[in-house]
Amino acid sequence: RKSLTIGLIPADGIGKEVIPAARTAIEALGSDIPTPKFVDLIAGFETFTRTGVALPEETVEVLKNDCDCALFGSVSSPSRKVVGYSSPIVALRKILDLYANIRPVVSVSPSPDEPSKVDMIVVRENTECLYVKQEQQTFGEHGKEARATRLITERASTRIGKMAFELALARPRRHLTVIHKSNVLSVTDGLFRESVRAVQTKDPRFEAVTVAEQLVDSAVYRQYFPIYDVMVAPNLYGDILSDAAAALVGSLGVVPSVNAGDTFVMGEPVHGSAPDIFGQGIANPVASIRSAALMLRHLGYTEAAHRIDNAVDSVLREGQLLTPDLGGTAKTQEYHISLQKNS
Ligand code: NAD
Ligand code: K
Ligand code: MN
Repeated sequence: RKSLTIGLIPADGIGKEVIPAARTAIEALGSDIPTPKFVDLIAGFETFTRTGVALPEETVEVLKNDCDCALFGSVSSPSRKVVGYSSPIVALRKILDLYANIRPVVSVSPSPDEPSKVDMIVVRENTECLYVKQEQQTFGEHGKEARATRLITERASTRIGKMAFELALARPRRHLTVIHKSNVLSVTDGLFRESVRAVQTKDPRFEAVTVAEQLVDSAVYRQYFPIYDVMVAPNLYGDILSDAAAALVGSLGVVPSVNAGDTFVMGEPVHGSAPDIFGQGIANPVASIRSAALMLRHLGYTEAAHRIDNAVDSVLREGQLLTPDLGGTAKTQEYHISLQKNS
C-alpha cells in the first residue's frame, strides 16, 4: 500500500469537533503509515433535515469502493419517531457487515510500568438483537400495545463468538465472559450463549481460553471489580455494558471502538453527539483519537497505533489536556496543537 484512504464521517454534534482531532493524530504519524488520504463524507440527522436522507447513497458507495477504512463521529437520533429517518450508524454497520463492535475500556495507569486498574474489552454483536428495528404498535383491549422483534441467529452469534475468542486468546489472561439473560430469555439469549460456547469446541486453539458466564444485570454491577478480561454480548447488552464501563475510566469521552467486519473497519467513539456540550469546544477527543489507533491496529499498523496510544496516555497521566469531563479546563483544540507538536 502506498496510501491509505480514510473516509471521515463526523456526522452530528460533537462528532464534528472530535473527528478532526483524530485526523490530526493520523497526520502526525508521518511515515509510520502509508500516506493518508482523507475523504469527507456526510451522514446524520443534520444531513437528513437538509436533504431528506440520513445516509446518502454516495457516502455508502465511496466507503465501499474507495476507502480502506473509515472514522465515524456520532449521530443525533431523536427519541421521537421522525418519519423517513433511521439512524445511519445502525444502517452502516449492517450495510458494510461490520458485525463486531470492539470496545476496549482501559484506565490510564499512574506510570508506564504499572498495569491499568481497568483493562477489559466489551465485544458487542453489531447487526441484530433489538437493533433489527422491527417494531409495531397496535390497539389491544386495554389500549395501545407495542412490540419489537429481537433477532438472535446462530450465524451472527457464532461469528461474534469467534472474534471474542480470538481477542481473548491474544491477551495475557485469556479469559472470556459470555453475557446473557438466559434465565428469562432462554430461547433468544439461550441461542446466543450456546452458539458462543460451541465456538470453543470447534477450534482446539480456543481451549486455552477460560470461559465464564454472567447475567447481564449483575455483569454491569460486577464490572466495578477488576474481574473481567473480554466480555461478549448481544447488541443491546453490549451497548449498555460499555457505557457503564466508561464510568470506571473517568468519562465516556475516552472510550473508543471499532466496528469490524471481515473486509472493512470503521473507528468510532462509543459516545453520542452530546448536545449538552456541543458548540462549546470542550468535547473530549480522546475516544476518537484512540478509535483511530484501534482502526490502524486492526489494519496491522501496530507501531503507529502504539504511538498514538502512548501520546494520549502521557498527556492524561501528566494531567495536561484534561477536558471538563475529566475535571480539567482544556479545550478540544488544544489537542491539535499538542498532536502537531509531538509529530
Ligand atoms: P452521549 O454519549 O451523547 O452523552 C452522554 C453524556 O456524556 C453527556 O453528558 C455528554 O456531554 C457526555 N459526553 C459524551 N461524549 C463526550 C465527550 N467526548 N467529551 C465530553 N463529554 C462527553 O449520550 P446521550 O446524551 O444519551 O445521547 C445524545 C445523542 O447521541 C442522542 O441523539 C443519541 O441518539 C445519540 N447517540 C449516538 C451514538 C452514535 O453515534 N453511535 C451513540 C449514542 C448516542
Ligand atoms: K459514536
Ligand atoms: Mn451507546
